[in-house]
Amino acid sequence: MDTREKLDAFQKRIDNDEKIEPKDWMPDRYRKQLIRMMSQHAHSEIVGMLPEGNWITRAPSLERKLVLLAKVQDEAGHGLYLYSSTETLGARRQELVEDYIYGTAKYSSIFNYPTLTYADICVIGWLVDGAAIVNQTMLAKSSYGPYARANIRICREESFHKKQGYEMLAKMAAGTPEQRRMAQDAVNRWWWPTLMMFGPPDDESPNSAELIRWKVKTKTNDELRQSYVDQMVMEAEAIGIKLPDPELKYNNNTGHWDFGEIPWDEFWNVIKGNGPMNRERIKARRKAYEEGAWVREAAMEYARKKQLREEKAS
Ligand code: BYC
Repeated sequence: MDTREKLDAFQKRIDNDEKIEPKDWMPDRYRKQLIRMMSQHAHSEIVGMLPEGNWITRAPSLERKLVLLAKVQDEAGHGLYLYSSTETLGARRQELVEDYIYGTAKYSSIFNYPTLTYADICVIGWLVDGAAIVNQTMLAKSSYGPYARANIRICREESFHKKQGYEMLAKMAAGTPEQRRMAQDAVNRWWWPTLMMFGPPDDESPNSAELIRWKVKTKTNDELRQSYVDQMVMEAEAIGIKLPDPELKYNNNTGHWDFGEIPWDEFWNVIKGNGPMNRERIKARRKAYEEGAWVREAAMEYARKKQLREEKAS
């Protein structure tokens, strides 16, 4: 059991904006919440390679292919930083991975939608990475040191991802009528799911209060969603893209953009495993995991032999 004095001292450190490091004492619940959230984040980065990976062989030019390849590789790197930071809490990577590909651990709802045209790739860069930056810039100030540092690095790369998506979409939106139609169609399909990336409304978010008290999150789901909408309205307008929400309206009293009702039934359905691509994503991840078993075994054997050699030599 965590004692009252220890809990109070811990909360004091959080209130003083100190970073918590892996060897520091922390409440069991803080550790558990971090493992849940950080591993979900890691899984999301890895699953997130699939929708874009789908277009690597069909990118319209060599330059576009190189950019997309680099972006997808960056997402793999993000997954690895995040699994490593989660391991600092005593979690085992293999168990975490198996918990989402065979069990019930979650990953971001956004990656359960299909990428139907190349315009979807532009829109993922702009809207999905754009939403990720808003969320992760906040997480870069998280109270847990390894998670905060991983997010600082991730955000630097996400900025490049967002810029390349926005630049491609701007070109498409200024292109032929068919290109403009493709760009608008992709935005119409991805807009509402990107708003769902920030999680359920604050009054339906069971984890927020605790995470905010511990400064794991420093802003609520709704606060982040609102900053995102405010930012995206202007960016869309600048490239002649219309956001598919007739209720979007600037509110002079709040200084923010009001927006329409998010289809929350769709969100809950997707996170329960019934989105358009949930089954396919899990199937692809299982296949990769099972086909990669020999690599993990070879690496473990190499490490074991190296250790034996070092023990003999010393
Ligand atoms: N999708 O109490 P709440 C990327 C779950 S990848 C699925 O508000 P919390 C990229 C939530 O887990 C970056 N599930 O939770 C990669 C909880 O269920 P459990 C993705 C969601 O933790 C490739 C329940 O709903 N970013 O950028 O306070 C290419 C109640 O929610 C979602 C991250 O992973 C969702 N959208 O807040 C391109 C960020 N929302 O666990 C780009 C890290 C909620 O109790 N995570 N749920 O069973 C977070 O910031 C927070 O965990 C969330 C949710 C804001 C997502």
